[in-house]
Amino acid sequence: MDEARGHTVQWYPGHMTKSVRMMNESLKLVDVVIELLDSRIPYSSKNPEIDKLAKNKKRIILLNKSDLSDENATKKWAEYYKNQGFEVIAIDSIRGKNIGKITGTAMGLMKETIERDKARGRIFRPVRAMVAGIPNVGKSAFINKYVGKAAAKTGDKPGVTRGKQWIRLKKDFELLDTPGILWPKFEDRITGMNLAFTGAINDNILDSQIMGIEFINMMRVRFADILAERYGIEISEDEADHEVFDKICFARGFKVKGGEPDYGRCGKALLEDFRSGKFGKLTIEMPEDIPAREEAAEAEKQKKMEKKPKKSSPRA
Ligand SMILES: Nc1nc2c(ncn2[C@@H]2O[C@H](COP(=O)(O)OP(=O)(O)O)[C@@H](O)[C@H]2O)c(=O)[nH]1
Ligand SMILES: [Mg+2]
Repeated sequence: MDEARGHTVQWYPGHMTKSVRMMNESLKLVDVVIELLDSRIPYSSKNPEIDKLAKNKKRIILLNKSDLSDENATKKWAEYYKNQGFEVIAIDSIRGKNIGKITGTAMGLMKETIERDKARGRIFRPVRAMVAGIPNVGKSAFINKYVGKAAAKTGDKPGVTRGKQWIRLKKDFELLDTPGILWPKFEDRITGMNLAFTGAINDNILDSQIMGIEFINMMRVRFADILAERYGIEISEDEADHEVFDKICFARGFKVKGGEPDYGRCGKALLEDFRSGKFGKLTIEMPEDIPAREEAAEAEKQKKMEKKPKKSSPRA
């Protein structure tokens, strides 16, 4: 199992250029960017590039899937991002929790601009917003809930919006009907793992045995008791992760012929249990982790740069 350590999740850079281009096109048309994060992983699910792309826009962060995350942790994360200058609202896009606060918050951010324009006698134009976030963060679920049945599509506005559809949510507030997709970032390996645990990365490219042991490793840092209780096992601190994995496999009855643990099936079951909330509401990263994570990301970057051969080596 030890070669599993150090494994990192890969992403395909091809997605990046296209999504940046599309994001930039949409950004030109809006005043407000509504960015969805997964409240279980509010750091791993944020792509910092958007802060550069949307530098001149008003910003709202929605901590989505708040039904799956720890309420106190969500409060701390809200504080964390508020301190960085964002408006923050914790929401649940399935049940609609706090969705009613969003339009007012967006309009509030535009208040000064609207008043300034009015004072200058400018023609009225509705405030426009767009949704952005990484895959599977809940953009579609959110837009469905937010828009509901009441809203009418305003249709194409030739010459101005070219192929974009706007949804009028209020007389003076419109939402772009297609969200901006951000690629996840993988600067430190924990980010990649957190994205994988929560289902932000397609499971087909992941090895469920590796994910199983990584998940156990993560759970033992903060939630060892929850893990032990769920599977009715004892976990002592000096045990290796693979020993805990064996115990869970046996406790769940995942065995291959001959009685050896079936790590593949067990790994899959562990992730399913996590994603379906069997461990309760868990937030798996906290603001206080971030300085160390950023250091690790910097170290990864350095390592990669050292590995690259020098570009300007003289020809033989
Ligand atoms: N429990 C829970 N599930 C959510 C929430 N929002 C979205 N989902 C689920 O997350 C998955 C991905 O959502 P989707 O809207 O397709 O994500 P998108 O790729 O960003 O458009 C779906 O299974 C949704 O039902 C939420 O607030 N709570
Ligand atoms: Mg979608």
